[in-house]
Amino acid sequence: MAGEPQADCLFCKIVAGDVPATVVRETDTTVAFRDINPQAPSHVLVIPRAHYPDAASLAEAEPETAADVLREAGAVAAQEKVADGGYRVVFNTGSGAGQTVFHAHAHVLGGRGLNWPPG
Ligand code: D5M
Repeated sequence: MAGEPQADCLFCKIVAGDVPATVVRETDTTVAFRDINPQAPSHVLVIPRAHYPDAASLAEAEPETAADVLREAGAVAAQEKVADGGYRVVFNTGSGAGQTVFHAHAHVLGGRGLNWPPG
């Protein structure tokens, strides 16, 4: 069923506590944890507890949870003290855009200058 945990999904395992992660925030609908391969001084992933393969399918099925992810991205930036300097929220979508984990996630990057366009 849509949104149900997937046995072969790494981020579902983090939600379940079966794979360790450095969790920085949690809500009823989201989990935020440090990226294992940080690309900035602060690099946190915000994920829905529900399993959807990407941000668009999450928003289609559960718009309120998608809004929770965005709200939490802002809360992470504030908690990490990178909001004032500017931060970036990224949803890589599709392998051609660099998505490697097919459970929706927002990258929240900050703590350094961020160029545009991104690579
Ligand atoms: O982003 C997937 C991100 O997930 C990538 O930046 C590495 C990160 N990652 C992979 N495994 C882990 C674990 N175990 N903990 C924390 N972070 C992890 P994508 O946009 O799909 O490329």
